[in-house]
Amino acid sequence: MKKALITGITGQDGSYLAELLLEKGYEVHGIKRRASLFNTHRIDHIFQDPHVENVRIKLHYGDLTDSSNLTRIVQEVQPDEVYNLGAQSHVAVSFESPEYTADVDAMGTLRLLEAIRFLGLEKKTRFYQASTSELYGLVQEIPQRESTPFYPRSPYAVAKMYAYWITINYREAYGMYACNGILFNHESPRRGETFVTRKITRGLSNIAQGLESCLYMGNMDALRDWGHARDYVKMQWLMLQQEQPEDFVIATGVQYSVRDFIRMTAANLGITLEFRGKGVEEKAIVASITGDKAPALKVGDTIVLVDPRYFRPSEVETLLGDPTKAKEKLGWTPETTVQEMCAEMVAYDIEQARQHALLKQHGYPVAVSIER
Ligand code: NDP
Ligand code: GDR
Repeated sequence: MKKALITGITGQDGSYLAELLLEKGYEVHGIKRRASLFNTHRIDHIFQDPHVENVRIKLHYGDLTDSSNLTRIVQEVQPDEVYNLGAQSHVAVSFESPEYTADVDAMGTLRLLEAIRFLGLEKKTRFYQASTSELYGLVQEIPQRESTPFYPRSPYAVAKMYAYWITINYREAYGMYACNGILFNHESPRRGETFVTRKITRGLSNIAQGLESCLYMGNMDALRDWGHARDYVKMQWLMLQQEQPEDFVIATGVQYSVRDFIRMTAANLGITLEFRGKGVEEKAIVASITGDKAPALKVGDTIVLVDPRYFRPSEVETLLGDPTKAKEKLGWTPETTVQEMCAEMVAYDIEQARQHALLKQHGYPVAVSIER
């Protein structure tokens, strides 16, 4: 039975990847951080009681900032495959915590590679690094492919650039099977609530049900190539099953703006929106409502405004990937369109919002968490 170790198993991608590897018969080990509240809700449905026999998923407390801990876990697990998905993954937050972001995202990758090498596992353990389209930053070529030059635009992207190159360096210097997946944005109902797509699907669902009154957005002109996380983790696994380690761009090749995604989400709620004004004055007003998903709204309500606090000190305005190499060499194609993904996210978030609204109607105190 193959053994995989996943850093970031409690995150969006970690949860889908763990599901996939369990389906494929792996023994899955994951590193979780100590937190003051339970933080395993994304993997609770696949977790197995450690008291029963033949358990195939095991969690270890750990942190990418702690090399002795990483070395001990790698030694204990002796993994065939390591997926380094753990990261301070929020671009805007990286401007507020640049040093921590570098420690986790750049040095954390080095610590993990060193643990593998130090333990003499460099010829046994295959290594996947979660690289990112943010490396392209101020884009030098459209669409972006494996050969497009990098121009990182945030402490997050700069840290990920170190991780990208140290992965290649360990491949070249020590003959490790180590590779980078350069993944464009990918989303799902499990996406963190402060990333833009989930903020929109969850925020508008809450507004439709009367739990919030307005969505405050940053740069709605930003263009992204959005895919579904479930499709993208398949490629993470495929990349480690090749004869030779190589780096791949994973994207859909289709691009939308943040404003387009707001419109798409609203349409899934039976709402059409009219955008008025420009820049910080821009707002979205309800132009029509059909169906029963937005009982709290009426035509003319303003439900989206701009708050400059969500603007970034340096922005990545446009990203569009060219996944030709992955299609040709890995036989990989994305299965879910952005429209299907948006519908799935809205279906999940409207159900959550309905449940909260029902509790509220029956007099239970309901506080909905939003970005504070
Ligand atoms: P998430 O933010 O959902 O998950 C990040 C994971 O990393 C969580 O499990 C988190 O733990 C863990 N983590 C954070 N800090 C540490 C640390 N110091 N030590 C150990 N673990 C830590 O990210 P995604 O699942 O969306 O992304 C997975 C990876 O892919 C990340 O590296 C991200 O940068 C990269 N990436 C993501 C893309 C996307 O669009 N989703 C695109 C390209 C790259 P906790 O649950 O406790 O917070
Ligand atoms: P990104 O994702 O920065 O691309 O990083 P995010 O969803 O945070 O932002 C996408 C774009 O939307 C704009 N935007 C807003 N973003 C957020 N979070 N909140 C807002 O209110 C808002 N308004 C507009 C942003 O400015 C940006 O242009 C994600 C992460 O998963 C990274 O870890 C990963 O490496 C990249 O995707 C690829």
